[in-house]
Formats: sequence, C-alpha cells, structure tokens
Amino acid sequence: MSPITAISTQIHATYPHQPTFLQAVDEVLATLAPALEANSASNADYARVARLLSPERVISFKVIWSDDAGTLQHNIGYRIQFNSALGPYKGGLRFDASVTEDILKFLGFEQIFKNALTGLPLGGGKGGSDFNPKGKSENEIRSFCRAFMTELYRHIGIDVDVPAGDMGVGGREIGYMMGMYKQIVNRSEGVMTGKDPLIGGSLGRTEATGHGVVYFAEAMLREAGKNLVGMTAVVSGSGNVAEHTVRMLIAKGAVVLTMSDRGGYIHKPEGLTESDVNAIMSHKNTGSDLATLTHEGIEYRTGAPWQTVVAEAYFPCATQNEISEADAKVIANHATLVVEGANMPLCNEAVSVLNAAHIPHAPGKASNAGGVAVSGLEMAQNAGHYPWTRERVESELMEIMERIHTTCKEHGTESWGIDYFKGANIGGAKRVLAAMEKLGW
Ligand code: NDP
Ligand code: 2IT
Repeated sequence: MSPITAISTQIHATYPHQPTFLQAVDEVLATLAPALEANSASNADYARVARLLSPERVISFKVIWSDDAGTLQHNIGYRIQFNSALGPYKGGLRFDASVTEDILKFLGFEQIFKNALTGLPLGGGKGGSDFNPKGKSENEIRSFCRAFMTELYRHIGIDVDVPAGDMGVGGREIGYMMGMYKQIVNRSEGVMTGKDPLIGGSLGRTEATGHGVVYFAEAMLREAGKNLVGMTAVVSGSGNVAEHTVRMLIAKGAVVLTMSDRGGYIHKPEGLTESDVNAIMSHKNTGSDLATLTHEGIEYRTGAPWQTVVAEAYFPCATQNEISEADAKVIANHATLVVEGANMPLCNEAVSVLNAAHIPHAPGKASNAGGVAVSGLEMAQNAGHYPWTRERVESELMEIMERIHTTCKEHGTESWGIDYFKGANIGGAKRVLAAMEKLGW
C-alpha cells in the first residue's frame, strides 16, 4: 500500500460520518500523491501530510437566543481551528440549516490551502451554526448574532482567530457580532473582517470575492489568447459572491444568462444588464425568493436546472456539489471555462470529467481567494489604524489573484494545459507543510 493510500484509508476509517470533509481530502490527496512520489518524499513528509488532515481544535457550543415571541431557542455553534502554521486561523462563519461539523471541516480544510495561496500570513479555519436565517426578523438575527458571540468571543482574537462572513453572514451580521465582542472585551480591535467601513471594515471587501473570481477567469483566458468580451456566462447563486461576479462580468463585456436561488433560476438570453442586477438584488435584499420577481425580460425557471443552460463559461457561486458528474458531461460539450466562485461546487467526479476533456477549470481555493485576501488586507489596515483607498485595495487584490494564477501554472502545467486543481493543491500545500516543518510540527 502506498503511503498516501494508507493515509487515505486511515482518514476514511476515522470519519465515515463526514463524507463532505472526506471528499475535500480525497481531492487534495489525489493531486499530492504523484508530486510527493516524484520528489521522493520521506516518511516524515508523509506523516506531516497526515497531520495536516487533523484540525488543531474543533470547538462546538450551544447558542441560546430569544425569538420574537419571547421563546428561548437553541442552536449549535462551531469553530474549526484547522491550521495555524502560517498565521491566525482565518475563515468565514456560515449560518445555514445545513451546517454540520462535516460541512465546516470541509470548508476549514479548503481554507488552509486558499489562505496559503494568497501569500498572506493567514492560517485556516471556519465556523458557523445550523441557525437558519430564512424568515427571521431583524430582531431575531441580532439576538442570535449576539448570543453566538457570547460563546465565540473566548476562542478568537486578532492574533488567534479572525472570523468573517460566508453563506448567511454578511456585513449586517458581522456588525452585530462585532458589537457584542466590543461590549464583552472593551477593546476596539479588528477581530472580524467584512465589517462596514464605518466600523473598521475595508473598502472593497464586499465585492472582493466576486471581483477576484473574474480577475482569475481573465488570467485563465489569457493563457488561450481569449477574453471575456461577448462570452456567454452561466452564474449560479444570487448572494454576495454571485452578485459581484455578475456585476464584474457585465463590466468586462460578458453576456450573463442566469442567476439562481434554492428554488430555481432566472434566465435572460440577451444577457442581464446592470439595472437588471440592481432590481434582482433589491428584491433579494427584502428576503424574497427569485420566483416572485417580476422584471421585464427576465424569465424564472424551475423545470430544467441552470446546469443545463448552454454557455461558454460557468461560474458556480452558490454552494458545494452543485455540478454533478452528469452535469459536467453536458457542460464539457460546449464550455471553454469553469471557474468556482463557491467552495467545492464541483463534485470530484465532475472535476475528473473536465480534466479528461481538457477544459480549464479552477477550484474555489484559487479562484475565490479574493475575499479572504481582502480580509487579510482589512487586518493590515486595522493593525495600522489606517484605512486604505478603494483603489489601493482593488489593485492589491488584482496582484494577489495574478500571483495565485502564477502559482497554479507553476505547479499545475500539463501537456494539455494547466491543471488548476493540481497547481492550487501543490502550491498551497508546499507553503503550509514547509511552515509546519519549521515549527517542528
Ligand atoms: P450568500 O448567503 O450571500 O448566498 C448564497 C447563495 O447560494 C444564495 O443565492 C442561496 O440561495 C444559494 N444557495 C445556498 N444553498 C443552496 C442550495 N443548497 N441549493 C441552491 N442554492 C443554494 O453566500 P455567499 O455568496 O457569501 O457564498 C456563496 C458561496 O461562496 C459559498 O460556497 C461560500 O462558502 C463561498 N465563498 C464566500 C465568500 C465570501 O466572501 N462571502 C468567499 C469565498 C467563498 P437563496 O438565495 O435561496 O438563499
Ligand atoms: O470561503 C471564504 O474564503 C470566505 N468565506 C471568506 C473568509 C474570510 O475570512 O474572509
């Protein structure tokens, strides 16, 4: 049995109840194995890879909060402090009914590689709760956020662990959690990122993930002498990442055909305009579903999924495992490019299909790293007590996305083109494993 097969067998035997985490681990080990063999890795190197799969700390706690009827409710809160070799644990908080330890371990594991790729001094972590924000009042959201922080505050700190947003957690929730943190510790410090600029946030953080996705897509297309002008694009999701991916795609001249939510998707064959996106987002910001949007030229579909819409570029920006093997086989017939805005929206079989078809496809840990990168810049601004201009933030973001592309190319170049999954895994792992070695881990 090869050392990587032994590591894989062991982790599968230990966590059979965490299939999403195992999926993320399998994807990484599949690309690391040949690289380790080619470099005649030692037993100590393999042991370090095995150690990388183990979170440094898994914290879970009970969150008790009061609903609008005055009834006490409770949820589970988590923080997975996965790896701190490169810096403080860094990663978002997800509030969604689907949150489990399995989901947060997969997200925390991916975050280690993503944060390493940014080149910034950031470790990897993730957290959240199975609290479902859908249909909750403003008061209930605030009550939950404050209760969540009364438990989380003791585990975080500017040089310990710096959470941010993710699904179900945006600027409003970050603000409420920061407010509680400040009240508890009596210190004005940037312990979370994604804050409103008025309370210490970085300009450009809200847009950063989506903008970074598009900058990365441009770098990928440049390899083939192409660009986004006139290119048809399918985008999934209608949250933070999807919105700013779509806005930047439109600004770059792409023809964006779709956006989606949990119920279905909207379709506009001539391409969404900026004013369409304004209407879509104001509708969503009232808590409404896309199904009830009435806007000229936009059709809502529930029958065939968005994955069947024909386009040249695909930007899955909603959630994990959105693109199955069967979807990928159809997409492979016409796609030029697949760029993950969400974390792990392609299942591992879909990745293999696109690899075999030699279609450039980027993993979220590379292409959606712009969000956490600007979070890192927000930490720098907070530490320096000095806010940067939007232009400075955006230009550093562009530089970081270019650097990540270069790293992927350096480690992922194959005879047929760039294997971005391989390049991102090896580029990210190299940095983290070297840091662990220096720390005596
Ligand atoms: P939001 O909560 O703002 O939006 C999530 C979107 O995904 C919504 O449109 C939501 O639908 C849709 N969605 C969620 N679950 C499902 C599901 N099971 N089936 C279909 N659609 C679903 O989250 P973000 O935009 O912040 O995050 C989206 C993805 O990007 C996640 O994978 C996240 O981890 C990742 N990401 C986020 C970053 C950030 O900075 N926010 C940074 C890097 C990655 P509905 O509108 O119906 O709720
Ligand atoms: O998945 C992610 O990279 C995020 N949700 C952003 C994390 C961060 O710390 O900004």
